[in-house]
Amino acid sequence: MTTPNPNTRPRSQQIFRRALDVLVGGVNSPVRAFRAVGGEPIVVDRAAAARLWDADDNEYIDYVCSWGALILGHAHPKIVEAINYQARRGTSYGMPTELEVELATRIRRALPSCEKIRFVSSGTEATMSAVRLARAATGRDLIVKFDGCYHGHSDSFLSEAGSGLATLGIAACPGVPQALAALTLNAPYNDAAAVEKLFNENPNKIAAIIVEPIAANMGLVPPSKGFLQTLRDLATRHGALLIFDEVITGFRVCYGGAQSLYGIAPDLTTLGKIIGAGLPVAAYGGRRDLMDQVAPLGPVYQAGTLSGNPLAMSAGIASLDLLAAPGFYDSLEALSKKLGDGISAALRETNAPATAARVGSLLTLFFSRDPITNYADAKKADTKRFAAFFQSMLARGIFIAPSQFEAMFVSAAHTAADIDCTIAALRESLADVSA
Ligand code: KE4
Repeated sequence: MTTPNPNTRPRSQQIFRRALDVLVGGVNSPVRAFRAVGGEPIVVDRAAAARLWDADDNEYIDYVCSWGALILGHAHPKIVEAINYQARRGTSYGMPTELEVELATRIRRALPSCEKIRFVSSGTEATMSAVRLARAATGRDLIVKFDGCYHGHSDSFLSEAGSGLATLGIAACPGVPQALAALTLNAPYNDAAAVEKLFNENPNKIAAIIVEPIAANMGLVPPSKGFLQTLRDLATRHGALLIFDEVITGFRVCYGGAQSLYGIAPDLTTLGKIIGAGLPVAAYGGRRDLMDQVAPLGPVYQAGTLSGNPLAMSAGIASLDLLAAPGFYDSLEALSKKLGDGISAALRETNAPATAARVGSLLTLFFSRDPITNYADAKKADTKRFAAFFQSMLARGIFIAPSQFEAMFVSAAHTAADIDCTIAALRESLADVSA
């Protein structure tokens, strides 16, 4: 593996200069711009399994994995084969196909709470549509979300949101009418009492609670014991809907997602990333009596030119069939545990000012000595030290998310040797940033 050197990325720099001239910030999604970690982003040339190569042929072990979509790693042969096969039969028809039925049936088998499903093309579309449906079904306008959670960039979700907004320090997004922003109530993650207070202060006005059942957009913050069940009980008691945003956790933490892991049945679920295996697929689904209110059966309108795209459906089917193989999640857990244990040992032995969080193959290294249970805690992390750590790891050929407020993703393509290499680089980088 050629060890990358930050100064030997002339082609990335040349391409990025051109990108800056024509694309906003040189990127098509803000978190890619390396704004929180400094320097210019790597420009990717190709990828395979757990590896990325940049335009200068520097090689990296990839823990971003297209922000969680690639649980099987890059260019998995079976997924490439499925896409190639379908591409020769056409890339988009704008009409129903059996592929959509096949993928939706697999999803419902894995997540029985999704009695009916609608495919869309991004997680944002999925959450936006789920909230519109919740407002229509309840006749109420208010929604409750959690500080530091990220549900995509539709107007209702952009206050105190995580991911790119946390990375760039944008607490409230211009362009969202105050009247609309006021319909979103925020509560601290893991604070069910705050949610109960919102219900008591807004009787019969809250349409839904939307929550990342395992928060991964403020860095990884697991739900505290009983938190999700209390949200379920509160929503039921107050006639509101519970929406699990499983765009990251769906098929990530187990085949049935976080709702299976924690045994909680939401009223609506949003999915994305893994169900498209890196192609643009997302979905929302839930109780039949709710979903049947969506057009053309009901009046809640939602549509999409490329929804259910046959290429993306083919990739998703191939992906879920590979994930359904016996033992898939056991071996992913073994790899992830090896990485998590290695990080914890390194932190202990170096007394680095950092803590690590892990749920399955989702991990975050926070540069904070204190436990992180919500966004206020996460924002106390030393983002400057994280930035130095990020650059040090990158220079050692390890690509993690360029933000303290994201997660690392382990894929089935990572090997034990990759994990050993990562831990070695991590120890050196911790030494770099602790000096
Ligand atoms: P997209 O619209 O980006 O497909 O999905 C939005 C979304 C919804 N819900 C959750 C829980 C999500 O994590 C996301 C998107 N995730 C971020 C990374 N944490 C996408 C990366 C980016 O913005 O470029």
